[in-house]
Amino acid sequence: MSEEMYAKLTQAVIEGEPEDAELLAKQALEQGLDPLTCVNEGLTKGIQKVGELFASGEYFLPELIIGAEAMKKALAVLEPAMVGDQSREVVGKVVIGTVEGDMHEIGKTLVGTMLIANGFQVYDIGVDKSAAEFVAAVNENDADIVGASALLTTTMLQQKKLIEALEEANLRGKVKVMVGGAPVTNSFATEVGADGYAEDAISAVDLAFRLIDAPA
Ligand code: B1M
Repeated sequence: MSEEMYAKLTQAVIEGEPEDAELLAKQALEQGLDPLTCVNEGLTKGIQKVGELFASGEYFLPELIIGAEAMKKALAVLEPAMVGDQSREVVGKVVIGTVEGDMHEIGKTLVGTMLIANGFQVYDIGVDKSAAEFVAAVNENDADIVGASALLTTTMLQQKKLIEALEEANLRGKVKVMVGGAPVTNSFATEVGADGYAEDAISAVDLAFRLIDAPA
């Protein structure tokens, strides 16, 4: 039953059907399925396939856009269920965003949601944010961690720019830097001087706890 639902979610994203994806997400919750598993086993598999079809020339930009739309519609249903009760104490403050020149928001938002679900206060500054905008948000919110997402090989170097901007603003000793996104690797993170790299939303939560030295 659950496998069937995950497959349907995958298919709704591949076929670019936002209404179906939204409806299926509601049905999945009604059936008592775990929302994060629906994301990982259903939606993410779908958007990865969309990415493959785009790379191989079978899909074009409109299919990429509508596939992302379908994923976002379903996520809007699933994410509140992932966040749950927020009455407990805040474990740390995180500013998160996607770097300048990069419009990819789904992974960054998912990481933010999982951090909220685990007790972090998250300030999501959105996509296409310059190093200066990240720095301003860190100052404004007195953040413990700043998280930068990059999905393009052409924008990943913005993560280095952010670290340099934090150094210039004398914030590097105060705030930990976490980086992620499909083209980013552990060695790239080390090379640019980040404090940590996470490959997905679950490991981003583990990393955030480690960075602020708090028990998970
Ligand atoms: Co774009 N795109 N896209 N795209 N897109 C990719 C990234 C691409 C790999 C597709 C492909 O060719 N196979 C390719 C990049 C190639 C490269 O750089 N080498 C690509 C391209 C080329 C482009 C355009 C240039 C296309 C064009 O216009 N010709 C253009 C660029 C626009 C821009 O940003 N300036 C573009 C546009 C778009 C859309 C806007 C249509 C849409 C995004 C819609 C949106 O976000 N609202 C889109 C999409 C959907 C994708 C793919 C298919 C899916 C991305 C996604 O949402 N994945 C993507 C292919 C792929 O990644 N396989 C692709 C699901 C999400 C849950 O995963 O974002 O990886 P992900 O996040 C994960 C982890 O990476 C990690 O945790 C998340 C959860 O597990 N993570 C972090 C992410 N951020 C983190 C931060 C952390 C820690 C972990 O700490 C802070």
